[in-house]
Amino acid sequence: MPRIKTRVGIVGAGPAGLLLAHLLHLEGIDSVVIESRSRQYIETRLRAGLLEQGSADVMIETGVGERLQRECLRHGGVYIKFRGELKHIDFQDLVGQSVMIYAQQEVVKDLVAARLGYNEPLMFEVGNVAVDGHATGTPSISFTADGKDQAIDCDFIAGCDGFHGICRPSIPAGDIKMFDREYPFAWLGILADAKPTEEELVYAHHERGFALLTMRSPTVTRAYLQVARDEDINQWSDERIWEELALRTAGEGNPLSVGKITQKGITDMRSFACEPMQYGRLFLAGDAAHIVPPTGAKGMNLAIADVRILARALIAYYKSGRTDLLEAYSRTCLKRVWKVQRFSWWVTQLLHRNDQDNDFDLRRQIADIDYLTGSRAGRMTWAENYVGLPMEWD
Ligand code: FAS
Ligand code: PHB
Repeated sequence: MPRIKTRVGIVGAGPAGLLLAHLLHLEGIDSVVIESRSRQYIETRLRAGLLEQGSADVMIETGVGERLQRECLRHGGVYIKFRGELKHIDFQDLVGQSVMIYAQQEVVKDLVAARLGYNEPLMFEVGNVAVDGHATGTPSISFTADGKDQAIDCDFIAGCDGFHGICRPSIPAGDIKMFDREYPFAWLGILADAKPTEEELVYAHHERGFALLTMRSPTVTRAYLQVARDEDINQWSDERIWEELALRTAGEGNPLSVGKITQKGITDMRSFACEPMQYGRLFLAGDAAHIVPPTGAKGMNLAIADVRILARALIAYYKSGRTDLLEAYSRTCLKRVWKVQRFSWWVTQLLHRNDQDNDFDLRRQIADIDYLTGSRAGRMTWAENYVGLPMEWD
């Protein structure tokens, strides 16, 4: 069986795996990235849409952000709509930062182009991936590519293979603890050829359920509706979707802008984290280690934060022989992970209707949002979490 020797074996070519490979490459540290899907699939899969300023800065400062700078929509705030009122949270005024609308698949395209551009190993459509030896100091990754069995011998394995990947499950049950919370609702998401209704995002609380109006460009709307967990997408005609979005976002501001729906799908919601995020020479990053409800627009950004911490630790190991940052990896990441879990849970329970809630809860939620938007301290707490908390380095 052909054996590839490299320093870091990376499982998964999502934002986490691709950015880690790029950051290591810039320091001359070789890696091999293996991905179970096709290039076309990962470059077209609809996922996140919003980058924190810190995430965008990493892309720009490491030379893969030229198109992002040209094409992203820079937003200095968001709108919160409730009881028909439209309230603005001004990030520039509150924290002097912005967020960037730039879809995850565009981030993936930029990182794949860079990787292939400097001709570093990136293998698509691999199968039968298994990791081994991470506890004994001789890590290896076995897989099939083009029908042939292959293996990677490496110093470290980066498990960037998402929530359903094989890396986290390779950690013995007694050496890892899972924290999990499911939600009794999901998001029905659409992509539509429609000008965005407002120039920034609109998070709408309504007694019928949550709605979010976001976008991909000045002519493409992305929107989400809270629906039941087991909702059948076939029950949602385009007309019904627009009608429900109009009901939930009615009130102050522009009338809902509509157009041809080009994609629709349902995404379940969960909060998940595992501790620790490492085992021997295996390091988990991104969705392989944690999942947050998308309400706070944190999933991809948290993956990028993990990778910045892991890259710094691996670079310190190879450049200076330091092991302290690798040993502290989980602790360093989890400080941010749990603050992002808190924020993502908090905005989700603030804005979504829970069918166990009664009229008291509805009034309490409205008062919560009324306080949040009416108080500078309240707006500040949304702003500083939403644009991205400062990185905490060990
Ligand atoms: P990813 O899941 O992106 O990447 C993991 C990669 O590993 C995938 O390409 C997968 O094919 C590959 N892989 C899996 N098993 C493998 C194996 N055995 N061998 C090799 N490769 C393997 N976040 C937001 O911030 N905002 C949103 O609106 C949002 N919407 C989302 C919608 C959906 C449907 C989903 C599923 C997630 C959404 N997220 C959102 C979260 C999402 O953006 C993640 O946080 C982000 O993709 C995390 O990146 P990675 O950790 O790289 O994981
Ligand atoms: C998106 O643009 O897909 C998006 C934006 C903000 C969120 C969730 C999703 O909170």
